[in-house]
Amino acid sequence: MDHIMKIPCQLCFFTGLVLAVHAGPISQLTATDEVTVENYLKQFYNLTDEVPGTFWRGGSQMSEKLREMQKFFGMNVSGTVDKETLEMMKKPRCGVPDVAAYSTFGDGLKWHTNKLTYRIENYTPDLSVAEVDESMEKALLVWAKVTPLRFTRINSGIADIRISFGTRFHGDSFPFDGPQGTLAHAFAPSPGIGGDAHFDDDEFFTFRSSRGFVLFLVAAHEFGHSLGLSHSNIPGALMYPTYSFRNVETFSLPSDDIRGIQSLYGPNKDGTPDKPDPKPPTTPDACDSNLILDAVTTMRGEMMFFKDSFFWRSSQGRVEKNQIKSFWPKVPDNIDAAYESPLQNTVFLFKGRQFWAFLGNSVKAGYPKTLSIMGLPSSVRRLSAAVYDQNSGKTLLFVGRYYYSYDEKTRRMDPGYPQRVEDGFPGMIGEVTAAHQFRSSIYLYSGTNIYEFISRRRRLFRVLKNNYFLPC
Ligand code: TQI
Ligand code: CA
Ligand code: ZN
Ligand code: ZN
Repeated sequence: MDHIMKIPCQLCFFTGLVLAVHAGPISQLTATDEVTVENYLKQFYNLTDEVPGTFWRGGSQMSEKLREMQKFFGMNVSGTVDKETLEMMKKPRCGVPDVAAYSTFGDGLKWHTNKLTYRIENYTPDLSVAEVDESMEKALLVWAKVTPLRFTRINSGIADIRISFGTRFHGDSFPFDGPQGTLAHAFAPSPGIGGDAHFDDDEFFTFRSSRGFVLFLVAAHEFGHSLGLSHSNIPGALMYPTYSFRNVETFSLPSDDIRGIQSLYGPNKDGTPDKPDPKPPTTPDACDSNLILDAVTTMRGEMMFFKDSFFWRSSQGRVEKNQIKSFWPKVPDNIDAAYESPLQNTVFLFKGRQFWAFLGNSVKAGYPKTLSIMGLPSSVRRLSAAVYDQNSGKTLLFVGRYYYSYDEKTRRMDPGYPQRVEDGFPGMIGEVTAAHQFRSSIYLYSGTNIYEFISRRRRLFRVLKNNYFLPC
């Protein structure tokens, strides 16, 4: 039995516009909406096409599947397509059916011994041999730490878990698909190919850098499958079906994965059990029409959008959501403001009276510093937003309804400030909560709106929604 589904998790699909959320059934669905609903339920809820096209005439299977879906997402369980349901179906997501939290391939699909062998059959040119060895060893250790399972490496003979790199057709009936798409796959516990993990060598794997896919993370996920875990629907779980970069040094197995693997093998009986992560943070939703971002900045040509303990990072049309902690372990959640100083090639993140300076993901020496170092009065307890204006070479620091101007060249506050935001940016209403510059516009965020100003003339150009730059 090969328990494997071929699903390119990287290729989330983005469809349609997002409707405003209003409860209540939709009296008339458009033909495209009907197709959306039908396809969604077929793909994720096993809706079958018994008599094609009949669900719309009161098919009971459809209403049952709708209820199932509404329950899963914690929505009003009506069994009919209301706006909220339709909106949820149009959100970007990955192609794996929905399951509650962790899931396994079934109780029978587990190893019946705690002593397992693994063998690394070949190597990727992306990393050194020692790096591949260490990535695999650490990835297995992730699971061994919390279970009675013990892994022994062998260099000859047939191992329970055979690890190999290959491209396209590589000896099983699941050829890889070239760059992107599938990264790797693994087979559920069973003799023969069971437990084996194959890695697509058309991907670029890395040891710990976020440029490429961290081999340790991909392998730890695959070994979860090798040991009998399927996917989890808890964002932040290792077995959640989307890749997210995490810092290898500080990685610890999320509690959902611990519960999953221990449901099959029980806890680690010797030594002190690794303490699990506190509950995984709820992740902000780019499609939420009420989204209010904490801060926005550019970073070496990318844009970064902060919300709670997460940030989205967007470059060349690709957007990735990561935990702030996994990228910058020292930075607190819910930051106040962020900006990039191209002159210093540095990104500054602010929270309360403190701020940090980063070159890439390392903190500069001497940070965090306090706001007064920049020349702000000590009455300023926190910033609302910050943006560097390429046109003037000044950084605008927003505090409530006022803003200050900081000269990046002289590293001093300009005289004549603070000024009222509405005087400098006529048409801007309310407190600025985040700000950034893109091309020749300055974007000021307030509430759920973004006010776009042409930087040079400080003229209001248009008003957008907070998630304008996010994939939705
Ligand atoms: N490969 C899929 C995966 O390992 C293959 C797969 C899909 C699968 N459904 C499955 C394997 C069910 C076993 C059981 O999930 S993948 C990620 C992640 C992939 C994806 O290339 O899409 C990782 C490989 F989680 F990031 F999306 C590794 Cl870490
Ligand atoms: Ca691939
Ligand atoms: Zn394979
Ligand atoms: Zn997977």
